[in-house]
Amino acid sequence: GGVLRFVLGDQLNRRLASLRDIDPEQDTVLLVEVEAEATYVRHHKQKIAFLFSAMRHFAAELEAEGIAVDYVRLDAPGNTGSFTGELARAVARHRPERIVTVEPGEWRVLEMMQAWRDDLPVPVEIREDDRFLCPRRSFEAWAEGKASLRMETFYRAMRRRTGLLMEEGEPVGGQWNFDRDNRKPLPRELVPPRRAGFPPDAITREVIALVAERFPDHFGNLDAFAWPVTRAQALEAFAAFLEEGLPLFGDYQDAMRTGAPFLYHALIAPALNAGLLTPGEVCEAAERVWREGGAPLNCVEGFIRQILGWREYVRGVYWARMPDYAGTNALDARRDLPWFYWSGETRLNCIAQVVRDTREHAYAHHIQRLMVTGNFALIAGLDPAQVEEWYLIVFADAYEWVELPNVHGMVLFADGGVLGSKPYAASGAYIDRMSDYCGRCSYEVSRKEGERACPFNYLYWNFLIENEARLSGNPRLAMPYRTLARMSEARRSHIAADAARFLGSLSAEPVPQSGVQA
Ligand code: FAD
Ligand code: DLZ
Ligand code: SF4
Repeated sequence: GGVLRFVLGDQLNRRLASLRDIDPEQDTVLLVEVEAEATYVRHHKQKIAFLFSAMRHFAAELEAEGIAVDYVRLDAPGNTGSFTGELARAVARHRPERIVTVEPGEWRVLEMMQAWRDDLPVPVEIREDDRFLCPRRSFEAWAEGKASLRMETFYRAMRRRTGLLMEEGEPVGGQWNFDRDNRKPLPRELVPPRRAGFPPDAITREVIALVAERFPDHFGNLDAFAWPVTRAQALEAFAAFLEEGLPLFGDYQDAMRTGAPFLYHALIAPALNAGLLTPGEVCEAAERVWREGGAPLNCVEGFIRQILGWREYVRGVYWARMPDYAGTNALDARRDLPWFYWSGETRLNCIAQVVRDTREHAYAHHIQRLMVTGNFALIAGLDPAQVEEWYLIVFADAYEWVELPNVHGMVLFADGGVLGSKPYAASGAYIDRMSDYCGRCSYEVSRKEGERACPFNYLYWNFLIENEARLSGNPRLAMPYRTLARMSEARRSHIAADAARFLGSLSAEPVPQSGVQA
């Protein structure tokens, strides 16, 4: 009897649509740790540990409330290793009158859910995930008939719809967007706040040991684990951000510093994506801080735009365009992912630093993802599927609904311009301006040609040359293409030769003498 309420690992919220009407007398909540979810890509060890720990803590909270929870641990006897297998076993155990669940964050899992409706002996109700601020249906109505979509238009509509940072129908401060005041390099003497970290408790330590034992070959370290694993911790970390990070969030949003990936960022994406926080509450809290004078508008608007704008937008694009979205390769990029994305062993110091941060923390901030590992993948012509898999593996906040549009669309332009209007290609000068990486690099960022030149410099032009037929008509690339048109044949052939030499030296396999484990 009763209803079996199946909650996925990234749905850990008491107000989830499938838990709201729970009858504690009759119903059971099912949570399962399964091998297939931990290995459909070989996630970073911290990502698995974070999620298992958050799941176990969430289960304990429900039980403390008097709700019956059936929690299947990874090492439970008879664990079949998959959602479908565990759901079938749970149906046999509980003989529920029906199953209630919430739509998942990945197409792959939605297909499984649809099969459950046909294959299980009880009715399966799949509810809408109303944690998001823009329902899928509204996004689809907005996107209908548009060949290309623009975040900025969507964002303004969302500001109007939610009333966030609005006064009498107008954006507060008289502008929608204050990015002109943002994106400064970080002054050398500025000391960013310390991360609000949480040392592992007994539950997390147990999970860490399990992950170390079961997934030893997965990328990443567990030593620096400090993620919030409960809603209370996530709220505490977010409160610290509102006080210490938000007042300078916009200013230094794009800055990068060696050994300091956190800077003025919120570090809330793992908690948000897993359900410990909701996008609505974090946007409202940030607005409140501005209204109370705790942070300037350029920072608060910039922060809210990332969540109300970008986060909702990429999710909308994902569901409106899948499954075809993942299969396109508009720039025909085919090169294998170099091994140094795993090992960090490369003379490209910027890449080495971002891979190191990522290995230690399952985190790199937005500009590291976009302008270092992303930009390189774009201008080196790396195969979108391999790059996407890397991004889905290495970050604690990665789920396909958010990773894929960011990588396939924003970074690689593999969608041909559905998500964004131009590829974010850049040369070494951008990385030099926004970071301290170049000063410690064995390449010279000011050099354009030859063995000692920063590879980003010639790869940037090589990318524009190789994609001339596809991209030169793009109005947003008119300026670089005008510069290219004025280039001498000699210069063009140097670029091609430098690029061919460098790209020819990349290896998709571990370098034999390195001995470094991914
Ligand atoms: P902050 O910099 O403090 O920003 C606050 C919040 O804004 C984030 O927590 C996030 O929820 C939201 N946000 C900001 N930018 C984006 C964006 N472009 N798309 C969606 N949400 C955004 N974010 C993920 O959550 N999962 C991913 O798998 C992911 N993959 C990315 C891949 C690439 C190539 C790029 C360029 C970006 C990706 N992002 C992803 C977006 C963004 O980089 C991360 O959300 C952010 O770095 C998380 O750290 P934070 O919480 O400290 O964010
Ligand atoms: C990412 C992940 C991992 C590593 N493990 C589990 C798990 O054991 N059980 C679970 O319910 N969810 C897990 N997840 C999250 C799912 O992969 C996620 O719910 C789907 O990708 C849909 O968003
Ligand atoms: Fe990266 Fe080039 Fe700077 Fe080296 S010089 S850190 S390769 S941008």
